[in-house]
Amino acid sequence: MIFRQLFDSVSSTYTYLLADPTSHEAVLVDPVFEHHERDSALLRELDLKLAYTLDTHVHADHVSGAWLMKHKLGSKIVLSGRYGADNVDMGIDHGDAVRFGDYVVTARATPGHTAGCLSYVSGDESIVFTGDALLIRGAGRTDFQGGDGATLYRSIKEQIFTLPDACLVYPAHDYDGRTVSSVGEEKRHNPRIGGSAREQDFVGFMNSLGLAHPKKIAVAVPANMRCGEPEAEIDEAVASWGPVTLSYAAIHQIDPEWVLDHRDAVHLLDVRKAHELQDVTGQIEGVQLLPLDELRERLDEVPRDKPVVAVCHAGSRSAQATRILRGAGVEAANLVGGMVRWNELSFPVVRADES
Ligand SMILES: N[C@@H](CCC(=O)N[C@@H](CS)C(=O)NCC(=O)O)C(=O)O
Ligand SMILES: [Fe+2]
Repeated sequence: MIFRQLFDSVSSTYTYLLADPTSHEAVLVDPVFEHHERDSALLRELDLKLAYTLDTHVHADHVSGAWLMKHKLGSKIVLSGRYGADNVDMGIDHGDAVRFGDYVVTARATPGHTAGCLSYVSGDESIVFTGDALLIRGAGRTDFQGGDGATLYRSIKEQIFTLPDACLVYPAHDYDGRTVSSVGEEKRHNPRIGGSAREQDFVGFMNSLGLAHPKKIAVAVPANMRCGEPEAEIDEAVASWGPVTLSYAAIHQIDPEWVLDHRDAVHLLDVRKAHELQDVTGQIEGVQLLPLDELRERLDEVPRDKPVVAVCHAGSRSAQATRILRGAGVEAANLVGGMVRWNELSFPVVRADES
């Protein structure tokens, strides 16, 4: 199974990508609204099709990316049916399974942080996504959203600690940089519920946390009761002038097919060195030549009346040129695949001996 752990540093939320390498079907657990472009780029670059987003619960600290993923990629929204949230495609409960290719995750009801919290267990019980029920050496707070300490104690003991000791625990948050634990490890070392802690010990601990409410709670909970659908229309485009996307490396980029069809709408900047322009790839007619290592000093030579598309041999140095240009306030994007791809597509070039 393809597995990736992604992080939102604002809310310390983990998002998980799981996928079947054979069918290319993928699911995202707990996507974050603001990371839509990053997560979409990873799916695209790994050649995956997002079948479902699964939220472990209605979050209070960040807005879910479920609706935006559905809106842009056509994925189905999975959430506990207990909340009665809007926009849910599969309102699931304890024992329900979500399949992607040859893989499956099964929901276990683990209420206590909220009344609808679900943990998702992989088919072979080697991984559990515990949401905010069990955190690494911690547990989700129980002081709002229908939270209840005794309920959470029973959820963790009966639904998570009954999994194999080797089962890896991936939570929805960690506030100290820890990424993964295991059931056996938490059974031994979780200071709230591990070892010989009884229900009253756990509840006493949880009732004394004294945490301030999440900063975004007033926005996040109502938004998440719509699975992250914004109240007002949002401007979703990365750029207004063309179908620019962000790569997983966070580079603004544009496909050569669009550039060929809209040649006059952009300014092409070739950042290769002069001697490279003699090579077999040729150059696109009308480009401005400005080598990458001179770009910072000669930025004022780049016209600003059109968006700039940066070009090089294979699209790597022009990616860095794109970053430099954008850092200087120039609207720029990288030509995907550079001259190599341009030639593979048999798009027109001029060569030194022809020009
Ligand atoms: N300071 C954070 C608070 C985050 C928070 O309350 N997180 C919840 C999960 S939604 C929790 O259970 N935290 C447990 C803990 O911090 O021990 C914010 O403003 O968002
Ligand atoms: Fe939470």
